[in-house]
Amino acid sequence: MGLEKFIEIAGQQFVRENLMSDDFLDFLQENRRPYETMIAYYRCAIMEIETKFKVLNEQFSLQYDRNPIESIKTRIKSMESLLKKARNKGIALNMAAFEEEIRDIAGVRVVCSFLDDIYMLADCLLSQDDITLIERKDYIENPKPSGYRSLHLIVEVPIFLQDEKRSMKVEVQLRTIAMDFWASLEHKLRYKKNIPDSEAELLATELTECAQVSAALDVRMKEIRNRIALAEAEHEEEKKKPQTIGDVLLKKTIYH
Ligand code: 0O2
Repeated sequence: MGLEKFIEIAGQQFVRENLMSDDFLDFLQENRRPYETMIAYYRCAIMEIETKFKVLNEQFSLQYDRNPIESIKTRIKSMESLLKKARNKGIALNMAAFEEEIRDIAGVRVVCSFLDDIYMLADCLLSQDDITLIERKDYIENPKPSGYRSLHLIVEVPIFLQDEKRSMKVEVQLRTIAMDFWASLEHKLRYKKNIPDSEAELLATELTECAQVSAALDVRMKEIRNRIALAEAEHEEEKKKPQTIGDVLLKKTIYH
């Protein structure tokens, strides 16, 4: 028998004995409905959190004439990555254990215009009385070795069902446009196969350097915004000052 045929037969046998074993089929059967219910609850929790950020964005738009949020993306962890995480962390294969131990089944990613907006929005969210902070990881202050930056909050939010109230965990990732740009590209490249080890190492270094460039860009953009805000405030102050006859005559001379 050729090697290819042998691998094919061994593969089929593995699937029959493991993925199609009675135990595994029973697990799927028993957990299909609870899984769908759990995912529906997480979708509700995502709606709650997303609405909170949309309300904040609306309020800032009315009050300060600007939107701190560029975009909001949401996702539910796929069954595949859920099972992978459960396997890697040795979590029991049942929905209660998933809910208890996997805290990023529901994810909300908020992309902000400026660095300061991240912390301002995080504070606004956490000060709401139905939100409980479970964990805060500041990968902006302490970037990951890869160069990854974002502020992560694991929060609990209640959802109100027909006859019960449930607390659901949601992972909120707050980042700037520059952080999001870097993370999206890095995520895509990470899953590229067939890159020789030496090249992969060089690419990782290159990506870390790009993360540093993007961090510097965020700081410069923040400074530019502060200078614009200062110039605007000074202009407003100037407008409020009582004018003398001399000022009026001077303006007339300049502008006419
Ligand atoms: P996906 O597809 O985004 O869901 P924990 O979840 O607390 O048990 P973990 O996994 O270390 O522990 O959590 P962490 O590091 O706080 O956050 C994980 C998530 O952050 C990832 O989700 C990514 O979304 C993002 N992330 C973390 N590090 C990196 C990185 O180096 N590059 C990029 N592009 N994203 C990163 P998932 O589950 O990996 O994937």
